[in-house]
Amino acid sequence: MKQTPDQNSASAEKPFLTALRGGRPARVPFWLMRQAGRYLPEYRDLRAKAGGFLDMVYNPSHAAEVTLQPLRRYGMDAAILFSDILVIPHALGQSLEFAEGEGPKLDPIRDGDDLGRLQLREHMLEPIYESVSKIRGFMRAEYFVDAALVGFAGAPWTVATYMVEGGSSREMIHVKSWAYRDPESFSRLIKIVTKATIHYLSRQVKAGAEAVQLFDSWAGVLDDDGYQRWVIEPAKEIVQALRAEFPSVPVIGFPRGSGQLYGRYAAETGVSALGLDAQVPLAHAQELQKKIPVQGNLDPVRLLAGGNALETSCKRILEALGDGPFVFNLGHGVIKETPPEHVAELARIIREWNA
Ligand code: 1CP
Repeated sequence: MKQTPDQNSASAEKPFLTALRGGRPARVPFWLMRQAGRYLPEYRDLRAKAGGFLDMVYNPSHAAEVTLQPLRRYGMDAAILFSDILVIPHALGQSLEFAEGEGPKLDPIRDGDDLGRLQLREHMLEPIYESVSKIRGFMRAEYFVDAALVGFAGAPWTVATYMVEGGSSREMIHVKSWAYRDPESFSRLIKIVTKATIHYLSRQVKAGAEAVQLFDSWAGVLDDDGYQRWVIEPAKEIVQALRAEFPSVPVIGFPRGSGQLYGRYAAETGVSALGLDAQVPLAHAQELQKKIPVQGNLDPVRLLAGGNALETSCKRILEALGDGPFVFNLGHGVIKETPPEHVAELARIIREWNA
């Protein structure tokens, strides 16, 4: 493929990056959130050998191996760094455990007085940067020349929900009531996480990440006021800092559950592309796409269900969004019970549409 003079790296031509920059690549690129993970038998094998989830995350050879597993099977257009959003609270000094079959457990931070415990231990994150450069090396060695590497972090609000609740939570009573009751001290927590996140993403890019995604999985639980202050403002600060340092590296914002606020999020944060959840109607997605490249938004349960449930929805999404700047993805992560053959089926549907 021909290179234009101002795009001097081969990566400028990767379809995924072209779409994120607002172009129309020769094919619709795809990848899946949580494409590495427990639905793959080779992942489960390595996890059993490694000991636990965090042992994989902090071991660059294991993390790189797991990152490549889905690409070897399905040839996605992007690999996502194998890590977790909770390494930031861990590096800030909170305890972190992932017990088999349970969610994450952290020693919770409940108010401003607990903030003194948090200080970034930079050395804890070094293995993750090493994973990033190892993954790029594996990708070159295995000739995944058209695929790009996505770095990521949790957005400060979503990370704060785990820090304050001490794990996954349904109602988010502790974190929301702190944010609403005492916004001044809560904003100090958000500032600490924002600063660590900027540093962390910047180091991922320096190590070889070609785009980054900010996962705000729980953006949808805040009211309008809270959304502005704890979702939009921190994302804007992160985007500005990264853009100043790396003007050409795309930042994908994924404020899951934003509903009517997606447009405001896109306009005010300055993200390069917008990740959409499965509840966003395709007509709304098309409106958003006139202003910004979009990524999404197949319901992960359709991938689990397979067959017609999968095929009809994929085609509807491709018909609606496939001609604009678009990256095919799920509306949330792959569910661990998903049969691997269904992912192969999805890859086939996208390839046929592209042909
Ligand atoms: O048991 C296991 O093997 C661990 C399962 C697992 C995996 C594979 C967890 C625990 N995290 C991950 C990896 C991971 N997490 C990735 C990289 C892999 C890939 O995408 O291929 C990414 C991008 C994440 C991001 C992440 N972690 C998010 C944001 C996306 C989302 O799903 O909303 C969140 C909220 C987490 C927290 C987390 N990590 C793991 C669990 C069980 C949870 C809690 C999820 C919840 O509260 O519902």
